[in-house]
Amino acid sequence: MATFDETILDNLEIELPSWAFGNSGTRFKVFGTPGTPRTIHEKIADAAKVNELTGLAPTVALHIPWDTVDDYRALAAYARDLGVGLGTVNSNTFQDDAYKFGSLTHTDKTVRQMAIDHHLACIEVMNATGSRDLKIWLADGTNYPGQGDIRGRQDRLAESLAAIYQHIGDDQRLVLEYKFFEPATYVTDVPDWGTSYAHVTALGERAMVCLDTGHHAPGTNIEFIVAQLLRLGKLGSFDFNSRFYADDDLIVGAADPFQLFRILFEVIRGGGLDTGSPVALMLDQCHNVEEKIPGQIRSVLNVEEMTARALLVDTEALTEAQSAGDVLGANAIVMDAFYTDVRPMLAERRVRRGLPADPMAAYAGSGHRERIVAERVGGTQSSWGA
Ligand code: LRH
Ligand code: MN
Ligand code: MN
Repeated sequence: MATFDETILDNLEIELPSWAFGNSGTRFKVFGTPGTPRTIHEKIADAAKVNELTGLAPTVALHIPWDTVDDYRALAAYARDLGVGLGTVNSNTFQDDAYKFGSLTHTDKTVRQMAIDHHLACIEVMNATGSRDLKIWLADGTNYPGQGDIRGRQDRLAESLAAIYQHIGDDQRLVLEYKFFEPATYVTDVPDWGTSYAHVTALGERAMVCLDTGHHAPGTNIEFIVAQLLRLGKLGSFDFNSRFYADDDLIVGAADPFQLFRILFEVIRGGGLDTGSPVALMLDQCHNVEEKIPGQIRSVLNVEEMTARALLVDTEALTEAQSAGDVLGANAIVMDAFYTDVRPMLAERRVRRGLPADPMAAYAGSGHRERIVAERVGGTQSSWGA
């Protein structure tokens, strides 16, 4: 029977986004789900449930101001009591009227300073929670040729990022996420990995690129970007999700499991799952019509499963086939690993580690869903963006 390197699997940790537990939807309708958290505390409790059943998700990411509380130290202690930590702090400069024409790139210095100050407030949150990463994704961009000075916007962005980076602590990092379009439709100010790479390289060692798998044009070879950024030592983190059309934020591995396998193969190849690796894995998803806790369980299991399959690639035989110019032989080695059903091996491994063999079934049979539906009455269900 095929086996995989357990030390690499032991290193697998996938951060959950607090916002995945709130209601979300399209611009047409946000459907509510009974039992949806009303507070960040309930979101953290749901994330802790995912970790309890999978052993794969020890931290929860916050989005500020969506997850604003008075006392972040107390919030971190609350999370710790539930067996999880608070992870990446995501800034948000995409919902204030002031940012209509940009945030860190705005022509008006006052608006730029307001956006910089928001990031400094996020760093304060990180100092209180002990979080390592400040994740910046900007909605900045323009819709029409001539609307903005492309070059000037880049210059202002560089200046604003430098002002933020100055406040990043020795044990902290700034990760800059790119996205090729949306909400802007003509120019996006950080549209691709090259732009993110250029900015983080100018900033310094503690600035890295964040790769959101849903933020590329259809057909983009994402594993190439992964290999290149790892080679350059600048792949800081992943926002995992999957897509059919645009930034769909669907369950990772749902739309294209083979792509996820290929990405994870390059992550492993580049040392991204070695002990002490700088690569942080996170989900960035929404669950519009499916249940949220099982949706997150399914997601982390998909990542685990494709990691295990990627670990099955016989890399020695692959190198040999590649050097010999054995095109079909090399391809077959990769495909053999991809087509191997690792689910029985992973179930056995879970039992060995005191986890349920089938976390999806364990959740469905636990009565937890019924409990939260009964308990979480009154108040306002959290929804994407609040
Ligand atoms: C932007 C994005 C970014 C945001 C999140 C809610 O599309 O991927 O990471 O913080 O969605
Ligand atoms: Mn993202
Ligand atoms: Mn996105």
